[in-house]
Amino acid sequence: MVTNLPAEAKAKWAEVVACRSIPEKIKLMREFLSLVPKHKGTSKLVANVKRRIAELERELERAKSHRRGGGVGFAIPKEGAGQIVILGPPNVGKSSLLASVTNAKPEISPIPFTTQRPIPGMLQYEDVQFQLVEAPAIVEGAAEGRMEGTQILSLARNADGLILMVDLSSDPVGQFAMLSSELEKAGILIEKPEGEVEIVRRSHGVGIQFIGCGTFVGCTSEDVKSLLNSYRITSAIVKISGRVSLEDVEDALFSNNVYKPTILVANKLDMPNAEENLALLKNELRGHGIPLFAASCLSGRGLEGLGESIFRMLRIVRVYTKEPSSKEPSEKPLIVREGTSVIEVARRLHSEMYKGFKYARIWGPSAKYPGEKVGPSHILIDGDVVEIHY
Ligand SMILES: Nc1nc2c(ncn2[C@@H]2O[C@H](COP(=O)(O)OP(=O)(O)OP(=O)(O)O)[C@@H](O)[C@H]2O)c(=O)[nH]1
Ligand SMILES: [Mg+2]
Repeated sequence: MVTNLPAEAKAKWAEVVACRSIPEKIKLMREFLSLVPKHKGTSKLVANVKRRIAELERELERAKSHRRGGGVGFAIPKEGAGQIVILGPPNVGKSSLLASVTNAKPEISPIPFTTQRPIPGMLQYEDVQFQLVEAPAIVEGAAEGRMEGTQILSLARNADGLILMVDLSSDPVGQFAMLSSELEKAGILIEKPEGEVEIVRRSHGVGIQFIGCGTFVGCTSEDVKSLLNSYRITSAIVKISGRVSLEDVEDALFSNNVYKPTILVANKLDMPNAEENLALLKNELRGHGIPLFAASCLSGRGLEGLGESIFRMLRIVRVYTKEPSSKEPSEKPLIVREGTSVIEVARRLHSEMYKGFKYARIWGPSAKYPGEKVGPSHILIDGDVVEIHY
């Protein structure tokens, strides 16, 4: 069920969205909450808005301490085919993992909180590289800002995927529960939701446009348009994937939840009790759909296949472009998202190629026969060679 908010509440939310000043936005959000009838159907919305108020308040606080010369942000510029942030409680072996699978040389020590700033390193998988970033240790209360929690969680929010790490020699089930709970409180989902919606507002009249490979369930695109119009949104791009309900669309207006594909590394498999704890952890994870690596970063055991698993979770494909005049395709692949069509590749490569596109020839997994001639909407598969004619 959608929440059926009174029109004045919807109008107030439109003011919230339009407002650029943080203190003013917080004030408007509070006014919005006072206009929302409190019942079961609105409890999720109220919780989402309260969480966003708390986030904005922390942002204000941080900006103030920054002006006083306090902590700086943790952002790391992205490199390679994807950025994966390693998150875990202190001492679980995050630096040891980074050191064993990438070129980075972090300090490894039995003293907790050794790593104090994010450290990047590159992991080679076949002909692509992924950037792994070790985040400083995360603790209970991180989502409320404890121990640089806010910066660490925004590092995670900005990543393409996550590696969560727990220690099999202590309480891996409890550690996993703590990590999931802090992430959830920060609006970061680690399990793929059935449907995903992102609403990108546009200032001038494109109307409401739908893109992506999702489908609406229990509603039509007209229902979605009229719901958005009731919130005074008349110009926006709505990206959908999976099975999306009208409720999901309304949720997307109030929450800034994001889904991050996630791998769990359970480390210190060499320690006594590790096998027992591993069995408990596996039991806990049943039905979660999160890939688990039981490993010992000291010996490197159990980490084979990590690169491939990252590649799969990012849902990317490698495309090799070829000039009509040359025999060999490019050595370096172009990295695109699963489901990308030939014309999107043309757009990435060159505006002339995009505007003047005639056809493409394909070799590789998606070609019916080598050199197959295809049109703009042909979907590419990992390993394809593409020759664009324009
Ligand atoms: N037995 C065992 N010890 C490990 C393993 N991996 C790491 N350690 C030890 O665990 C301690 C902590 O390792 P780090 O890699 O520094 O852990 P971290 O998670 O980066 O710690 P912080 O940065 O302080 O949060 C060190 O003494 C490591 O030698 C492992 O697989 N087995
Ligand atoms: Mg460390």
